[in-house]
Amino acid sequence: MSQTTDFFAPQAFEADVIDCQIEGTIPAGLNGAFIRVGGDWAYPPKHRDDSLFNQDGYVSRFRFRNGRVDYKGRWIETERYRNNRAAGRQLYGYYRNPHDCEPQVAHVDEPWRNTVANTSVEAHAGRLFALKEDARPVEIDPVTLETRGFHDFGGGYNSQTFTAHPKIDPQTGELLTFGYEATGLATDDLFYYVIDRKGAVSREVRLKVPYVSMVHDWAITQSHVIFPVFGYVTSEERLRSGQIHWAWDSNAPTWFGILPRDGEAKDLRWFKGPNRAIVHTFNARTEGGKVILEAPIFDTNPFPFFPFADGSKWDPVKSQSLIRRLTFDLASKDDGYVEEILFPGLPVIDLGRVDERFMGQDMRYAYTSFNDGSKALDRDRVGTGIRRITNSYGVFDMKDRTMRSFYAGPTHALQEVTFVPRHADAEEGDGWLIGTANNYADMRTELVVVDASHPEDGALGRVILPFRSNVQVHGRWYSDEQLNFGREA
Ligand code: V55
Ligand code: FE
Repeated sequence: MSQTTDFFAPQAFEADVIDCQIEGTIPAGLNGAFIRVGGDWAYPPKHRDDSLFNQDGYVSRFRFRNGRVDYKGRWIETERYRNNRAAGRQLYGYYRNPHDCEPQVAHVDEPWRNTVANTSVEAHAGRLFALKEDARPVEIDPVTLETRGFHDFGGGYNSQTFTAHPKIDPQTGELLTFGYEATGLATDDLFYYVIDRKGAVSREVRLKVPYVSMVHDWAITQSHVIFPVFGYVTSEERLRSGQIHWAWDSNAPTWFGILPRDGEAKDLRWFKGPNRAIVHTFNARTEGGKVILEAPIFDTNPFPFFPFADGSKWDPVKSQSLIRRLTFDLASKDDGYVEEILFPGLPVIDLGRVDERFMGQDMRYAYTSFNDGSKALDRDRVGTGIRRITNSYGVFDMKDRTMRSFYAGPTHALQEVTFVPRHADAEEGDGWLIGTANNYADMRTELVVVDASHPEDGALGRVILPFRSNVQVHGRWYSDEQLNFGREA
């Protein structure tokens, strides 16, 4: 993908669309909001080979009411966004490297000030946040999408950083979270937190990682939390020399730190395995004396814009992810674990989701996008610039190891999928799959709604935007009650 052409080209406008065009039918029971966060370049990056993860944050919302849908998109007005706007140009350099920024905005000792807040969204205790792993949450007004600024949970949250993938325990309503590089650039501190239902910090555990790495996502069970440490490396020296934050070390082992949820730092146990990338997880559970983690996992560097430390060339085939199950035996004396590929020969996009009412628990279905090569691709209308299109959602039955799919059509690529339960007590998997799609024939964005139990029937309805909106990283669904939309005019 290029940063200047196709669906990733800067869009750089804010938008309000009232009563979007709809094809088919949006189910009347689908009431709430799909909120997505991603990036766009307000000003072009300083370096052509910079990471897309360095784009300015952008938040958008599809608001569903009785079969009708409104869209709103806004920049996330971080300190960095405002500084660039005031200057009228890009002041900031390579991804997560303040040393490469213009001196007036370098902030080497306060690196969180340079966040773009462009990765994901979470709501807790009545507040909505845009998240990026290099800073604390940036609060967003759920109605107007205006940026309110950093949130610190009333004090007691001491990490400088906060993951883009906090987990809400569906049984306790607590928000479990962590920050890595918690005390500054390239520091090996990882702080784990529990934030109670009211939004106050109830627990902090200060941990050390085996080496400083991208701890992007993690997993929780009803009794443990699991931190993956893998492949990406950095150092103060690397950053001082002005390079992009991460390099991939093909010799670095993968480590999984497993901590009992009520444990202290001394109770953290590390398991070690071969070089892999675990960027996102599906889910995990504790079963007897074992912790079981399910995730799409790569055998090597997933991202072309983070260079190999040894100068190797990035390989799109080797950098595909496969759905795997890892089993950690807490009774074992050694530090190994068992790795199993659940769907061999079926590479998937690693932006996967589950029915989040089952977070931390045993569950059957995982959802993610993939390219079904047996389905039609209309090259004439898509154009030749795109190598491969992600044309399907997979409904992966993790028990039977079977898969059913939704095909978006010959000119469409799917972004991340999100599962929405039909109602609060529906059975696992009873609900809808929703997500945005790139329509490459018309170069505009659509949102598809699919019955999760009948994916092969095609979309029940599509919301058609009259333009190409920026590409999301992560999105979430919120019911009206969760975001207190009742107060809205
Ligand atoms: C990821 C995304 C990021 C980031 C670090 O998908 C990791 C993984 C959009 O930003 O900063
Ligand atoms: Fe992520």
